[in-house]
This record gives sequence, structure tokens and C-alpha cells, in this order.
Amino acid sequence: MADMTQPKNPPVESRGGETHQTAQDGAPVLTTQQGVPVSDDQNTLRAGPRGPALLEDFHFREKIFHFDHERIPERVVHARGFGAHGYFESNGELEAVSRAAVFKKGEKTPTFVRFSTVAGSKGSADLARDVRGFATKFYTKEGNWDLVGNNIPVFFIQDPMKFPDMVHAFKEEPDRGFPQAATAHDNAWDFISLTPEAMHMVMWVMSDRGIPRSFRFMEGFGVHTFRLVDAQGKSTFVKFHWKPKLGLQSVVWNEAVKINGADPDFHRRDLWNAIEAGAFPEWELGVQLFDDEFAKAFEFDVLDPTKIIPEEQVPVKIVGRMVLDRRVDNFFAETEQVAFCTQNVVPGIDFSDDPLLQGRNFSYLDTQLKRLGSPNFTHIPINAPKCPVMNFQQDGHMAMRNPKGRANYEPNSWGAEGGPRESPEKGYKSFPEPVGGTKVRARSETFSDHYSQARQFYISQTLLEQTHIASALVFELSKVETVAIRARMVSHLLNIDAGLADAVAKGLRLKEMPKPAPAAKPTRRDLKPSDKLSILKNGPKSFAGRKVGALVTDGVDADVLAALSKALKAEGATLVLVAPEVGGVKDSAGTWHDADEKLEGGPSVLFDAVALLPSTDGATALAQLPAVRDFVADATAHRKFIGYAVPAAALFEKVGVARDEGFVPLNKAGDCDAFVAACRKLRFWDRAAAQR
Ligand code: HDE
Repeated sequence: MADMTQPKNPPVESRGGETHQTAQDGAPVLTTQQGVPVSDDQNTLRAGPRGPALLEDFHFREKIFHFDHERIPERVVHARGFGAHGYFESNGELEAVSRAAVFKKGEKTPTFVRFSTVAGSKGSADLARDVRGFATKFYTKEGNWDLVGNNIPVFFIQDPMKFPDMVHAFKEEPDRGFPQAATAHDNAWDFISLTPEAMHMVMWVMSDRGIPRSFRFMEGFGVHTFRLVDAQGKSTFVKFHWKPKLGLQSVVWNEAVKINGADPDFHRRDLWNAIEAGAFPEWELGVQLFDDEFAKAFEFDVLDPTKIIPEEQVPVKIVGRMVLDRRVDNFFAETEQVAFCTQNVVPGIDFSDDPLLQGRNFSYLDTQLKRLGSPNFTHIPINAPKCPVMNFQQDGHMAMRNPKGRANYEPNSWGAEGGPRESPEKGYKSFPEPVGGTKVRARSETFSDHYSQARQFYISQTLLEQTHIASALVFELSKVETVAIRARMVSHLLNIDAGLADAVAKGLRLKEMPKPAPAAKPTRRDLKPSDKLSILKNGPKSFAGRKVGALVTDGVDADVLAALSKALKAEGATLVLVAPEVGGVKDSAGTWHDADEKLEGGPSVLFDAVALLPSTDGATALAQLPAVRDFVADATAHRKFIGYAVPAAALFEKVGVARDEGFVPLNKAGDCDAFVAACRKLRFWDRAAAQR
């Protein structure tokens, strides 16, 4: 059963010195920020019990003053995020290619990861259709390295100049202030349909990658080409990949919509609970390595962030693993205040000339000064390196760490007491790439093919996944009020796949098919499909990390319940008990089981599979509850595996669902293994396309 116990965190930060102890429970005495003990935190200081408040009440004024200033600006993008601590362990495969300490064989480096959605505000729902941020801070022995990636390996735009326009168009429309966390509106699709370079990314976001089931089941990508530099100064190009150990999994759109209502914190809660339960999520770090020669021969420009290098062309080599094994102690202090920056690199890792990357290198530091309010945000524990920091930077708001001693400049003649010195041997050296050229504002011609890889992505999907892309486009464009924008988008789809364009045009009921959008390159290259681009072709082999919601009533078969719990545990999966009342149920042997969820609060969309285990009387009572209808109908429509005891047949009849092979009997303890084995496929996709 889900373990929801909370750790006991100390209520206040200890600042050293003596704490005043109360007589009560040995708890510390409440103090003001000045450390003055507080006698009454319930009542303001007044002239008499019914008299006016007194200005002298320093405790009240300090408390309200601090409260008034609690909010800081949210991130201009990626505002909603969730973080966790972990470590990265290198297998040494990159030692020969990069001098970075983090890649030494067996080196264990602490990390902090923040996952995020992009468009929504801090309080938006987790299951928005969107790209997910996957930002990792490696606290290496030679300084912090930030790999600020996404769960999609390409981006919408090629030049950072367009980023503000793109983000403006995607966020709420400025006059009305909505829609929140959704690109299903005119401005977003107006911008996209006027930006052919976005087409490859659009295919990814409209695919199931845009609605992941869990952060734990997502890939991550560094997107840009970076450089690795070895001890002799030789450079190798690299693209970074994170591969989730638990495999890939997404939800279906109708589920996403309902999850957002049932549990807007679905992704946060999932990560929090997994780490709490000791099921630490893990990713392998993979790299695609290539040299100048490959870069010249490759059919696209490796500096173009709207392109991938298919894994079939350059295989991904695994260079280590990351485990997330610790939750934050405080959301604000860590998840909110963490500041990632693409320009945080360490010796052995360097940039490429990808224009988007170069633009990002300016933006992150700049936005963080605004968000965190001081250039000293690197002093905050979550951002501070875990290796020595030695320099002559000083003062500023909230300076926690100023140089000691007399010298605060260099060169100086104070010898060993004169503070730190540069080191040509140990210090960071930029790769001496020869550069030169005429100053221009121009897009390289090598960036001009916007459709070939969009098509490659589309044809690499299973038929079902292609249907999801078409449905997502129809849904989004149906929310666009301007018919000309809908048609303009279809004109691009014609350059990607005629079948897709046709399906979307029909889904929108366009009166006539537009002409294909003019393409910079009239001929689209026909690229081979790449199986690695499909989620369904790369599903997990086990049900580990997944959840079964078991709907139980009094009289639930004790043996089946125990066996199901055991089988799921053995698989690394979780059983969640859903009952008519949260207080729980008594099983057939008279044992009490507390419920994890009340039926109305635990709809089937929150689970990967469900088990319906009512007793005969229980089924009769359940059949009267409206929430049961949704529980069963949704689980069926979302093509989940449904384990069931005989009495549940009454519910199927009531709801009007027909049983198929995705319905697995659970009448005796011995049935449970077969049910768990069936669940490994995650969904019974063969079930006829459902009505919802
Ligand atoms: Fe970001 N991006 N970005 N981005 N980005 C930010 O930095 C920016 C891009 C990504 O959890 C901001 O501190 C520009 C690509 C993640 O704290 C800001 C451009 C990729 C996060 C910013 C891009 C990303 C951010 C907002 C185009 C995938 C969240 C708050 C030139 C490789 C990090 C902040 C976290 C956050 C700028 C494009 C990933 C404004 C200008 C491509 C995961 O600086």
C-alpha cells in the first residue's frame, strides 16, 4: 500500500548558540528574526482588549513585513517545477574523451534535478500538454556543471532572437490573461504556423511525449551539440541523453484532462512518493560522440537545434547513471531558488556555436539576477558549489561569503596571504576553435530544411501513436478561432505527411485543403524511420514503478488481496486501496485495511491498471455510486488492464462495458501473477478505440 508517512523535519533552522527550551515537549521557543523569545503569537499588542493596535508591536510588524515579501517573481518560463537530490556515478567511458572530473571512472558526484513544464504558471496543473524541462546540476569537484535539458531533443526555434516572441505567443494571451498552461489558442498556433522551423518540434509536442505519465518515465536531452575536451585539448562533439531505467510511458489525452482535475500535482506527488518509498528513480546518461568529419558529412547542420542525430547513425554510449534518492527539505529553499545556467561548464566540457545555446548562455544569469534579487545567489546552499570557491568578488545584497584578509584584488604582493591565483594548468580553457567571418544577421542555409526530420519522426511512430498526433493537432487547432490559422497549419502538415494533413483537415472539417506551405527546399529528403523515436516501440519490460488501484469493499477476498499485494511488491509496483470510505474495509477474514483513497478522490485515471475486488454485497452497493461508473468506464476507455473478481461483473453490466482479454480474472491468489504479467504491457491497446 502507498506509504505516505512524512519525515520529521526540524521546524526551524538552527543558527547555533543556545536554543531556549519550553517546558512543553522540549520544543524550542518561538523567536523573532532577531532571536528574541516570543510570549504570545496569537494576539497583537493593543491598548486594552478592545482597543487600537499599538505601533510598538515589533513582533507583529516584523512578522507581517516578512510575510509581505515572501513571494519572488516566478520563472518567466518553466515556472512550475519539482526537484530532487541524487548522485551521478560515472562508469569511466568518457575518461579518454573529456578531462572533466565528473567522468572519472567510479566518480560519484552529487546532483540536483528540477523537472518542469514550460508554459504554465507556478500553480498550473502537471498534465498540461507541454515540453518538460529536465535540468541537472552536477556539483563536481571542479565546480558546478549544469545540463539544462528538456524531455524532447529539439526546439521550436533556431535563433534566440525569437525566444521572447515564442514565449509570448505560447503563454496566456495578453488582453484576456488566458488560457493557462495551454498552447491550444490562436496566438500560439499563429506563431507556430508562421515559423516553419518549429515543425519538427511540433511533431514531438503533439505526440505522447507532451503528456508523460511520470517524470520517472521520461527521457532527457541536452538538445544542443556540446564539446568534450580531453587532457591534451582535443575536442569531440557530443549530444547528451538521459535514458530512464523504468522505460518510457505517457498518458492518453483524455486521461491527462481528468488527472489535472483529480490531482493537479500528479507528477510532483509521483516523484515525492517514489523517493519516499525508496523506489529511487534512475537514468543512464548516454552520449552521442562525433567529430568534425561526421559533422561535415551529416545531412543536417549539427549546430541546428531543430535537428537530431538518429541513434541508428550515431549510437548512444552509456557513460554513467544518475539516481534520485533524496527529496528536498524545503520546496522554496531548493526547488524554487535553484538557478541553472547553460554557461555553468567545467574543464573538459565546452560549448558549440549553436546560436540558440549562445543566446541561452546570456539569458539564464540575467533572469536569475531578477528572480533571486542579488548577484550572490550562488551563496544559497542549493546553488553553491561543493568544492572551494576562491575569488575577489565581494559585497552586494545578502553577501554570505566575502574574501578574508586584506587583499581583495589581484595582482598583489601579499604572497600566500594575498588570496587565490589563476592556474594555467588547472584552470578552465576554452577550446581554441578558429573563428572568423563577416558580421551578419543571417540564417545559415544549412538550417533551412524544416520538414525532413518532422516527417522522419512521424513515420517512426506506430499507427496508434500517429493517430494520437493527429488527434492532438485536431484538438489544439479546434481551440483556434481563426480558420486561416488552422488552414495555415495544415499547409505545413502537407509537407510532412499527406495522410496526417488529411486526417487533421477532416478532423477540423476544413472546407478545402490548402496548398502546401512554400518550403525553402522544395524537395524533402526521405529519411529512414528511427525506432528509437517511438515510445511504444521502447516500452518497459516490467511493471516496476507503476501503480494498481484496487477498488475494494467489505468482504474483499483476503487471500486475493494479500497475493496481489505480494505479486506487485515483487514486481516493484505499488498497490493503492480505493474504498467507498477512506476509513477502510474489513476483508473476508475479518482483517481491517485502511484505504489510501476514497473512491471519489481516487479515480482510475490515477493508476496504471486497476483491480475490481468487491464482495457480492459490496458490488451491489458500489453499483449505486456514480463515481464507480467513471472508475470502470475510464479504465476501459483508457485501455488499462482490469483485474476483477466475479462479483465485479455486475459493475461491468451496469456501466455497459464488454470484457476482452485485457480483463483478467482475480478470483484466487494464484491469479495474481498472471494479472501482473499482463500489466507489463501497460495498456491493452487492442481494445477497440474507445468513446472517450
Ligand atoms: Fe530555457 N530558460 N531558454 N531552454 N530552460 C529558462 O532560466 C532560454 C531552452 C530550460 O528548472 C530561464 O532560470 C532562452 C532550450 C529549462 O530552473 C530563461 C532560450 C532548452 C529551464 C531561459 C531557451 C531549455 C529553462 C527561465 C532560447 C532545452 C528551467 C528561468 C535561446 C535544452 C530550469 C531561468 C529550472 C529556463 C531562457 C531555450 C531548457 C529565461 C533564451 C532549447 C529546463 O533564462
